[in-house]
Amino acid sequence: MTKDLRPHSAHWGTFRACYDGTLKVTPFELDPEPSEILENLTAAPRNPARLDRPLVRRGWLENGPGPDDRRGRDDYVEMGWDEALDLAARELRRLGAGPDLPKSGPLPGAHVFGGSYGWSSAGRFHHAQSQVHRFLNSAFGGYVAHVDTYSSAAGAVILDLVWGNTLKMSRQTPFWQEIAEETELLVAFGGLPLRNLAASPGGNSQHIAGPSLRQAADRGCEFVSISPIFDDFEALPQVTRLAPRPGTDVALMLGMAYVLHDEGLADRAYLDRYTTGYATFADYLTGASDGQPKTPAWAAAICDVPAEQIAEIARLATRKRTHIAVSYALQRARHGEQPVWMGLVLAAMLGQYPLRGAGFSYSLGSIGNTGKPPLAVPLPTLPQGTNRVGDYIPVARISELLLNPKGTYQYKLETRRYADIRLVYWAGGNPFHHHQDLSRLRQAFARPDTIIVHDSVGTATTRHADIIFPATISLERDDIGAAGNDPFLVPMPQLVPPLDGARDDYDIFAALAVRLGVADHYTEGRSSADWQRDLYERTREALETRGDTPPSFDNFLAGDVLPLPVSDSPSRIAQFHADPEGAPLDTPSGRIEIFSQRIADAGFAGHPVWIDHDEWLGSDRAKAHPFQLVANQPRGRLHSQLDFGKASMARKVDGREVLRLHPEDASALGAKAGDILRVWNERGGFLAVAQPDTALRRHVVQIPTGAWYAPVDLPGAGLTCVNGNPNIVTSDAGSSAIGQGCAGQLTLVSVEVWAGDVPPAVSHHEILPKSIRNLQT
Ligand SMILES: Nc1nc2c(c(=O)[nH]1)N[C@H]1C(S)=C(S)[C@@H](COP(=O)(O)OP(=O)(O)OC[C@H]3O[C@@H](n4cnc5c(=O)[nH]c(N)nc54)[C@H](O)[C@@H]3O)O[C@H]1N2
Ligand SMILES: Nc1nc2c(c(=O)[nH]1)N[C@H]1C(S)=C(S)[C@@H](COP(=O)(O)OP(=O)(O)OC[C@H]3O[C@@H](n4cnc5c(=O)[nH]c(N)nc54)[C@H](O)[C@@H]3O)O[C@H]1N2
Ligand SMILES: [Mo]
Repeated sequence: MTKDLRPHSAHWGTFRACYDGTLKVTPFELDPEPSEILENLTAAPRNPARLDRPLVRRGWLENGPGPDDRRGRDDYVEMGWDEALDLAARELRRLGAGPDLPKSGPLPGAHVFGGSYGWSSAGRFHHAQSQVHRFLNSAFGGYVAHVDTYSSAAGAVILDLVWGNTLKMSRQTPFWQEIAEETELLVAFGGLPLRNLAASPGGNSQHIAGPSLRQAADRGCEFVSISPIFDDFEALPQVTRLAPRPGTDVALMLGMAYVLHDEGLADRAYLDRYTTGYATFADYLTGASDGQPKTPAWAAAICDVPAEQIAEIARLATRKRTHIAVSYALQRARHGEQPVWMGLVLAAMLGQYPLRGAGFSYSLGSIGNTGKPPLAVPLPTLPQGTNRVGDYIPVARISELLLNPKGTYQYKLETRRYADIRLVYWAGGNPFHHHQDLSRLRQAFARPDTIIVHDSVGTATTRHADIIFPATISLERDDIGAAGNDPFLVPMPQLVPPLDGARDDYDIFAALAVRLGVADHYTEGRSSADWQRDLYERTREALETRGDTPPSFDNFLAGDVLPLPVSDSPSRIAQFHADPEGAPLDTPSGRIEIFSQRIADAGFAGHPVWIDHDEWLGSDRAKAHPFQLVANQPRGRLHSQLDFGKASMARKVDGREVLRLHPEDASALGAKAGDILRVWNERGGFLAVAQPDTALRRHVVQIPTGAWYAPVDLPGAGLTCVNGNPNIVTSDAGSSAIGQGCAGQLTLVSVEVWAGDVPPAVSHHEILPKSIRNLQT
């Protein structure tokens, strides 16, 4: 290790860095393929978008708490820390926070939304979401939480119902090593874009997917990449690229399943021993139950992949050791439950699941720590306290929660009721990046009495808050870096002096806790350093029990990365395969449920089905909005974070996001490279820079998520994000009443060359404009 370079971690990689007014960053030397996102870090420390003092919205200050549709348009008053903390504490106390909470009965936290979804930054202690949860438990006795994630909700719910706890055990196989060594055919629904494997929540010390794929290719493994975008899979030999209409994978899979069934290729022995309900499903495949055989020709008419090719891949899969990988992307869409369930069923029909390198995986092509073995020791984790409120929403129902208090909805086969929310507290997330239909989210954010947000930069979410507390960034504080399935504990010593005026989330909450009389609960009398020493103990002790000699906390923090042992006990699914009776899945039948009685009893189809809807190219709505927008993950950044960094900005033109489209679509629109396009539907619109590219299927247009939301009322066009944030047009409808997941991946839109005046992109430090601050009266 170079002497002045010290280790640190971000979600997209371990690195070494030093700071002398500028930050120098080099990737971790054991990382075979470091991510380009590391380049963004140098812009982080003293960026003009950083917040350096608390801000309070003028309307809230003058009129007091309450619903207010000026959120997003109002002025802000700068405030000293003590004054701002006093003000916030007074409001929290008004809403019921304090030391004397009722022992039983209704708690004030029942009116507080503290789900606070978001990736914040790496580091086990200063994890903003854990901090806010701990604080709300201490101050309000709990809060209305969220379940599932924007990453995986439809898929997580359906797999929980039909695959049991396999996902939760984070013990999916096959691991990358098995793919490298054994897999003969990898069928990747959603492709396997290496750009996505840059990131894992908590950190990613070694990017091993690329080398593993190439090792498999050298061994002669074949690949089928199924994605409307051809460059979603590495340029390797033996890759067949199928580009179905987006959102139609379940039809394609059913066409494959029909061939397996019809030609007697389905593995009856596997189906009999490990699954339940195949006969009912087979009646659907053959058309016995609904009159429509799901032949490859039927599938081809929906997904637009040639019938013969569908049949050929099904047959090939039976001759090879085949692995079916389904990415998160497929389920972030209407009825996203179905392709995930059907992917599992397809793997079960192939029957090779017990073989090394074969079977089924979910999110192998989506996130960096899938396909890595779990650790043999526990990781440091901040205790969040007890949430005695016990209420929650499916994460992507945030607008609905705020707009429809006490309204009913369905989730995971139950009917539930929304809470009546008066306070929203958010730290470490950016809903005005991540949520769908941002105009509707603005209406929702007008409803609560008070919104408090911590962030280090002036995002569009802070722009809709009443009280904004400026947070430090991970480079400015000590922490412990670690992530599930990642074999290193990374010291994250402070590298950069904290920005004047910014504070750690922990210190902000601790100061509020003192004012509310709940400091005993929140801090337990400990400093950040005390906590970290304590959290580290858990891992250190486990290492010691195994006979290792881990360093003391102080030596760890001052020293180098610490290798962690991986677990070699058999995976959950391997245990099940070895002994289905003795180690059943936690489904009602103890098996993989191809037919689920409880799903059928709740009024849904009891097995995977193709369901028509209004957000795909074959729907009637496509006549009005003939392009399918794919709003996927950005190569040069993580979501909206450090969007001002080098790798992120390099992919924009004049600060505006780029929209890729097929060259023939471009010529039909009269668009050439560099033209400004307007992409819109009835929910709103955004501007983006045209980039014709043969990597796209026709009638598919693609833009990465993450541009900072900058809505402008464009003459003749209405509310338009001039920076290119796609969530102004995406739909806020849940995946379905089963999973209620985010469906923001796929949206029907119209596209035109924008002939009006083109407003410049709004730069990051102007999202929460400096000119509206400093208005202290
Ligand atoms: N249309 C569409 N929308 C999508 C998706 C899609 O595919 N299509 N993908 C979805 C997915 S999978 C996800 S996970 C979400 C991601 O959505 P988010 O997780 O909300 O996105 P981030 O940009 O990571 O937001 C993290 C925020 O935390 C702040 N932050 C970082 N460190 C700290 C800290 O220490 N303290 C505090 N207080 N703040 C900090 C950052 O500045 C940033 O504003 O987006 C979702 N949205
Ligand atoms: N560089 C980078 N990596 C990231 C992130 C990031 O922000 N930046 N975010 C991380 C997070 S939080 C998550 S949850 C994961 C998300 O992982 P995913 O959700 O899997 O990733 P996406 O990039 O949204 O989509 C992957 C590809 O799926 C294809 N696709 C879209 N719709 C369909 C469809 O209907 N059928 C088929 N067959 N293919 C389709 C698209 O062409 C798209 O490029 O990525 C993680 N990785
Ligand atoms: Mo995600």
